[in-house]
Amino acid sequence: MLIKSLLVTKQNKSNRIPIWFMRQAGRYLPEYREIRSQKRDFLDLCFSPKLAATISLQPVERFDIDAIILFSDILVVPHALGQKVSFKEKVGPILQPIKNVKDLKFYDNKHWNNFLSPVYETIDLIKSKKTNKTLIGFCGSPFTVLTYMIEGGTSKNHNKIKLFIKSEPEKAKEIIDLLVNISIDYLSNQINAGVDVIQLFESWSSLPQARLYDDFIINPNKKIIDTLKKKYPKNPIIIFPRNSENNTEKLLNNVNCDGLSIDLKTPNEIIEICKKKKIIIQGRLDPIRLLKGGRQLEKKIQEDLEIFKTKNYIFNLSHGILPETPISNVEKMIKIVRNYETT
Ligand code: 1CP
Repeated sequence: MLIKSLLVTKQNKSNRIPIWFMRQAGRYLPEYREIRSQKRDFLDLCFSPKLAATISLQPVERFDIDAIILFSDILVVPHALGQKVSFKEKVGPILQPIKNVKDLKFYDNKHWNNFLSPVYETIDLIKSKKTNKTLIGFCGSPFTVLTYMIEGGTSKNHNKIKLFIKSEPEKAKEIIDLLVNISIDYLSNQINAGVDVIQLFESWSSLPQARLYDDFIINPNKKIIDTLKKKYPKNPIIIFPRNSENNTEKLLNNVNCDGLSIDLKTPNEIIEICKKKKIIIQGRLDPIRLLKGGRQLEKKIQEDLEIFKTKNYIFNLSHGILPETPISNVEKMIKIVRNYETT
């Protein structure tokens, strides 16, 4: 069955539900904060193979969960294209906004790959530890990366990107095409370096609607997935089209993914569609519930396990874990999932 190759756990018992969680390597862990305090610049950390490998391994060492996700960030890609990216404490990413593909310094793939080579070294180091855990590589899907490139960082209203794709779709598509190419190259190299599974983060797929959803969400993800599937048919691909709501069905009809990461707004019909198409569902505990803990957390995890036990299912969150989350809540969540037998 596909789930065996997707998240898998060579030592995982067949009736156990696999578990990992988004942003599992991060600020809620004291061992991450310790390393982070030594590097003022977050991107420096992403490009330091030894430290990035250590951080990637921290969650599996602490919790013995089923997957390692490469420690990096989706914004290393614009950085590799010559757009200045920095991370400011309590603010988030800051990018020198662009308006045109010509505002980017670097177009040739030799440059990107040299620039991104520390990421491949990180993968190599993680693999050399022979943990037997599934290693997940990733990148941001083109539209989500474009959002940060145009907005210049995190945005509340996303007015700039919404206006850009409506008023200058050709210019937007030129940048998207470049991002599709670099993403294919980048993910191919991650697979060549040793990642088992790929996750595409389409965190802002709620923004383009109607035809723009086809142009900016479906088509670029389809191109990336179709190309990777031809080159690497054995490496499963999970997509996270966050808050796509009713567009999710259209996405699944066009994009040949192996797994779907679901969120709190994913319609229930999608769960049945995934079952028919044998697409693995990954999700979807609200990170706020994990932060709050207590009885509501236990109840919700039990409920979700009951709902999803007959599906191909990977336990995860509906978005990244919040930095203030108590570790005891994470331990409790893992224990409940681990003790749950599907048969
Ligand atoms: O200060 C710090 O220590 C940095 C915090 C941090 C971390 C730990 C950022 C800044 N990125 C990351 C790592 C990261 N980012 C991973 C590593 C692996 C893991 O999951 O453990 C991954 C997969 C990402 C992906 C990522 N980065 C996404 C997609 C998922 C999502 O959250 O929607 C996005 C949008 C980013 C951009 C980003 N990186 C960091 C911040 C603060 C942001 C902005 C988020 C926003 O706009 O709200």
